[in-house]
Amino acid sequence: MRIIRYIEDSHVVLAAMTDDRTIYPLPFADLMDVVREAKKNQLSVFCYIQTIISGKQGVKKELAELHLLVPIVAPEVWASGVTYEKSRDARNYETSEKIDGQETCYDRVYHAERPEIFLKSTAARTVGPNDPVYLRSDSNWQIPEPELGLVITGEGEIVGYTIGNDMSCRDIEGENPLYLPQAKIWKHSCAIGPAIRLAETVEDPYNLQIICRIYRNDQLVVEESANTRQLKRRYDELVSFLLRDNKVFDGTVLLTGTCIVPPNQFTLEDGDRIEIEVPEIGVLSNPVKSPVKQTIANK
Ligand code: DO4
Ligand code: MG
Repeated sequence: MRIIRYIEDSHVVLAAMTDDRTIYPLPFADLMDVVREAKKNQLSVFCYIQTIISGKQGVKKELAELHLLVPIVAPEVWASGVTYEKSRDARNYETSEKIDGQETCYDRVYHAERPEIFLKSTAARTVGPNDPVYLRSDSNWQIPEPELGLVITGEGEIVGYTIGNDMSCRDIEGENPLYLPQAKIWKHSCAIGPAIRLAETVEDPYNLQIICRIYRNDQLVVEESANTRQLKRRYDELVSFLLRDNKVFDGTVLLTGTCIVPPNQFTLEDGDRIEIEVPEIGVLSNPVKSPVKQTIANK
């Protein structure tokens, strides 16, 4: 079962989509309200939603016809880094910090007990399906990072999985790892969606395929895939480090690191379209746009 949000007649609708793709509007504004209500009723989220939708008629629309929004307004999106060999190797390729024969900070963090976790985005910077992700104007080497996202409660319970795009500037981070926040955070630098797959309905979250496709002038220019079985960490381990002495809000999304890196010579351009697919969740599709020139009037 998946959870989506969409706009209909200027109203935001929260809905459940069953495996046969029938869509049932739910009488709640947010998935976290459903989670709290399910707990009060001592039911799992899936069972609680079943009690709400049983005997109801679904919406007579296909997913593609809906104006989808972020599936959750995550107050914060956090991200894990260098959790896959692929990411470690890409960071080592781009960094100016390498000294022959010595481990880089990326080699060390890949093996360290403490994972790399950083604040990636806030609700106002995060976009949903089909919204544009923006490029930075001061970078010449930009890529999407397709990642599995954990949707968690303030207590760290993983209630669902979504798809995230951790847009990244390889040249800025490569110049100096202390530039990480600038390589990772700017307006529209994070996308999540198109749905949240309830955790209890995922058979094995360590066996999810992630596929990334990038189109330029409608031509496929990048297609890569990987599997979450290549992850070096456990999801609970990442969540427990995020929670340490921290205030975590209900509905936070924790991205679990990228397992896909486009070829080293590739950089995103204005007009590209990024598709990230996890078959159990859906396809997160976003056009890429150059930064909108801010004028005094629209600041
Ligand atoms: O060390 C930089 C961040 C790496 C990252 O975002 C990832 O591995 O996904
Ligand atoms: Mg990343």
